Amino acid sequence: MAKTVKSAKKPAAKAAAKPAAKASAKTSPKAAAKPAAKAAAKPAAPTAKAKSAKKPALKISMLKPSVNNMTVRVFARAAGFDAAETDAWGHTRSPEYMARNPAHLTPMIEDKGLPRGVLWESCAIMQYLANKHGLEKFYPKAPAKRAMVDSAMFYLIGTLYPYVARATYPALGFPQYAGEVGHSDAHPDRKSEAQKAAMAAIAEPLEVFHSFFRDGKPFIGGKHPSIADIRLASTLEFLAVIDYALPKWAKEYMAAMEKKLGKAYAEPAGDVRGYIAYVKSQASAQS
Ligand SMILES: N[C@@H](CCC(=O)N[C@@H](CS)C(=O)NCC(=O)O)C(=O)O
Repeated sequence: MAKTVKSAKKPAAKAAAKPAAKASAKTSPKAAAKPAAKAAAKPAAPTAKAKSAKKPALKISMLKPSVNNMTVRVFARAAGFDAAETDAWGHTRSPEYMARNPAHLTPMIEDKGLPRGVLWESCAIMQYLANKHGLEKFYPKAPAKRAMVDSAMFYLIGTLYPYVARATYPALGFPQYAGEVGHSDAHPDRKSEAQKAAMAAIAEPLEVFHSFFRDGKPFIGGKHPSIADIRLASTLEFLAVIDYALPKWAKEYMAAMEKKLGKAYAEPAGDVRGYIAYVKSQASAQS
């Protein structure tokens, strides 16, 4: 997405981050799955080590106001990881961060098993962790079912998200992609037109998620949310900043996601919603 969230208005940290969450906040996700069962499948006796492997450790660098980050944060909690989150606000372009992650993006996980030790891109992170820990509930193994989840996620990242970003980033105070009207010194009217065009374009891909990918099922994943559902519901959270009129199905779908995943969803969503409430309050104070 847009490159430097870091240059978004600083108060984000206030609204979305709890003051102390800078260093490393341990989350205590409720285990909704048993991710480790397979990961821990070393021929060891049930020692303390094997026990702790039931909640595999996970290091995440993240930004609280971001739905890309919300995606991985929800997944980590729902899948029962023992996740240590580091708030990367203001640090993504530091030499230390860039040395590990030249794309300067969050979310980023650290894992010794990875060739370069780190991984970014929310969907790739969820795919990797689901593969590694055998989390079929979130990411089915059967090729045809898995392909649908992959297709939904690629469609989201390639088609829906760019519209969502163009429609919401100006209101969120996030920088836009270089080369876009929103990023240029075009007249505010042109920027506003571009934003409206992006907003109007959201309806079509959104409906595709409903009619094609869900296809009458509660979730893209069927009865249980898949990683594609986590990616979709998180993305839709941003639309509140522009008071986008979500169709009834989408409101119900988001509520169903939150009900099904409980705190695992609500906690990271609270950070995004807190940030949105903050920018909205700033905007109304200025008008
Ligand atoms: N497609 C990526 C987008 C990641 C992304 O755009 N991350 C932004 C936050 S929304 C970021 O970390 N920006 C910080 C920077 O570029 O310095 C994903 O899904 O993970």
